[in-house]
Amino acid sequence: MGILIDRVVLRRIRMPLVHFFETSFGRTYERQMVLVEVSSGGLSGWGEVTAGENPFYNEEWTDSAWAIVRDYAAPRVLNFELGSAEEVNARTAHIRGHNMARGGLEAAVWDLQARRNGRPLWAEIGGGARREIPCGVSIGIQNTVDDLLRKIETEVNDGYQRIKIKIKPGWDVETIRQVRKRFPSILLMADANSAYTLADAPLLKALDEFGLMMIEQPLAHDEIIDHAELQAQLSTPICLDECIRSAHQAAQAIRMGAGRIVNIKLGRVGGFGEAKRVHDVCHAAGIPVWCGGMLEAGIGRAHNIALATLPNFVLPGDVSASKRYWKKDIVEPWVETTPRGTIEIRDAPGFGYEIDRAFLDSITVSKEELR
Ligand code: NPQ
Ligand code: MG
Repeated sequence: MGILIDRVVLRRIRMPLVHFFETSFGRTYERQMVLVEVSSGGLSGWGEVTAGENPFYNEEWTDSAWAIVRDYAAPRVLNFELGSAEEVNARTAHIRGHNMARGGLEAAVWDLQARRNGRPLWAEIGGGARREIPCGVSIGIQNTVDDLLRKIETEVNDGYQRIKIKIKPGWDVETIRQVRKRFPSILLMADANSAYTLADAPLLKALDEFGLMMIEQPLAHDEIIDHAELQAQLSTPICLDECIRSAHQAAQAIRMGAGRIVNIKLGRVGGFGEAKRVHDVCHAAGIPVWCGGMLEAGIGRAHNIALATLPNFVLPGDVSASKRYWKKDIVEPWVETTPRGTIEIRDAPGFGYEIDRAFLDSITVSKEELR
């Protein structure tokens, strides 16, 4: 029996971060995200578009996502009999780019399908390889190295299994040297969000002495070939993030030796269907993966948890507790970690958490219903 989506509701919500988050492309104080609710005969599924507020991480941002879902993606699934959630990706594949907008809608249909089948989302997507997912944290660029060291200490004491710090030119080799001096044995990695070029290879090579688990996306957001050249010069594994937007690109990057680890983000690749295919390509090639994060509210966070139960998600990811980002989350209970630095998966149908409707309404800045 197929799925006939008879209603799509878009909401734009505003959530201030408890602490600013700085990357090589700028500082963020507040998130504004688009939530997608799809309905079929009175039952709803929910998705969260992970695009940022500006087109700096990739080409998408909150307003572009709203326009793409409303004008191009939702019309392709509304009032059309889908065989299953698997078909949403192909139904919207005529849209060039804008994977996060497409993925927010696609994930909502997966959630709806899971609820209709009375199954948790992790089971619906073929996951469930583990009952708890290993968690790391992503720590932004701070005003001072002392601030950074204090933050790392807090997270290590909270039990997180891996620390990722953001780097950019001027906040790299010497910063990491001081982190390593203070924390000689933690699992440590650095994410450059495309802040360097091949001309910086000697600087990046200097990071080899710190025993990092990996360095994430050092070079351009759309560049695979240069990463292959760089990886040949480094002993530290390169982890690819921004430049892997499809399973095909993952296969090409692996073939070229552009990296040894892949960060999978649900939105960046356009939803669960493609995320599973990226996962499978990496798995077959012996490339471990982990689940990235985009400062998600509870719905996106819960979707990430489901994704990270696929078998090849063997490294701690960037999915962490709600309270690291939000004073209050839109789901009940909030996403919490265990003292082991893990998140336990939940067995309720769909993404596994309740939506706090009153709170959601209080932070909704606009809403549009599509029939
Ligand atoms: C990454 N995330 O792995 C991203 C980048 C990122 C948790 O490190 C607003 C919107 C702010 C999107 C900050 C983490 C963001 C953002 C960082 C994405 O590269
Ligand atoms: Mg990254």
